Amino acid sequence: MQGIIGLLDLDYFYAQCEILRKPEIKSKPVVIVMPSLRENSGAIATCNYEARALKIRSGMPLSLAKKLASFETVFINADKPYYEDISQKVFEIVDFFCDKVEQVSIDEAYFDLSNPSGFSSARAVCVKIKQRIRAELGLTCSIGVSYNKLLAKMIASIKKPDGLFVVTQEESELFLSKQKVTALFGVGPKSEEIFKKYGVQLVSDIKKFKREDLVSWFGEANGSKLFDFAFGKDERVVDPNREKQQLSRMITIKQDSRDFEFVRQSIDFLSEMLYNNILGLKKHFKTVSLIIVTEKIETLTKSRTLSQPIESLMDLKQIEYALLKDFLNESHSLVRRVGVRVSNFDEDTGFQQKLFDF
Ligand code: DGT
Ligand code: CA
Repeated sequence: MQGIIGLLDLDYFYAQCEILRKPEIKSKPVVIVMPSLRENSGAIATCNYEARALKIRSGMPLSLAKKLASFETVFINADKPYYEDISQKVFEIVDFFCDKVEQVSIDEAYFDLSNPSGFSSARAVCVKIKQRIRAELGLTCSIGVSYNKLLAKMIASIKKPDGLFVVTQEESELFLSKQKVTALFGVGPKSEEIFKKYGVQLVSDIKKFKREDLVSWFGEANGSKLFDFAFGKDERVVDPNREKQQLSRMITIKQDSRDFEFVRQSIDFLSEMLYNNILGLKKHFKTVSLIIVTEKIETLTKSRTLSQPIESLMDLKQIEYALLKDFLNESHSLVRRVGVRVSNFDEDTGFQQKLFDF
């Protein structure tokens, strides 16, 4: 089955984080500075789009940025721990929707969208991810979706800020042919110079040459990789590197219901699926949550945290049943979608292993 990959990139990230805590600067040019020990020196880490309109750019010396700045431009020293904290919260949201998330920088991650299959499901998941990042954290991001990393990354950067763009395999040839070679992963100023020498400006120009030509220009590995990229080929997979903070499974039940026995069947199914997953990861969890989406598309979450890790599938199910009973007692709504979530993980300490080895 063909894979689907997303690349999420937060917009003008450090500047957006600063605007979050100082909303009064929102419409002004905002420039984030990496200070240096020397007085009045330093470099620009990033800036918002208002500052980019003044031609201020990442990597630029502070002295030059000050010359380009307007009187209302706001300069702020970078606060990395604060940005890292926000970054962690962003990718926890992505973790919630996807099992495989590969964070590649403080504000970028690839994630696997192959399940449930199909580009329209992938788009729907990305809409939800964007909505939650905006609602819970107040941030915008741009997401590119395609069948490999190369295309996902290129696509994410063409509709910035706040973009969501999907390119299927069928659409990819036309999309790629119009792109400049500099949009390809790994093409920096040096490679651009070499391409220029041979009259290659667009990705489609590469196709006029043979693989051996690119190998002779860029060496075996890079030449061959760039040649494949021109045809939209990229075998790199999403390599998960994030410690999961939680795991969950959700489904839409066959019909909206308030019947305990009927909803319980879905909870059993989800709990079993999730528990097998947890066993494979050798994790232990203390918090169990039941997520209900009602017929009015409201989401309600009920949780219970124990002092010791949950010891069996039966215990997980029993807690979920109790949470479902609480929901039915407290609400008159119908259940449309139901989800089971576990979180608050403990690492496997060996002696606990036997509790799971049944
Ligand atoms: P974007 O994605 O074009 O809307 O803007 P940013 O600011 O998110 O840019 P990006 O994704 O290349 O980088 C993410 C963060 O990494 C950015 O907010 C600040 C930091 N960063 C980027 N480039 C530089 C740099 O040249 N120097 C330093 N110190 N930090 C940088
Ligand atoms: Ca970014």
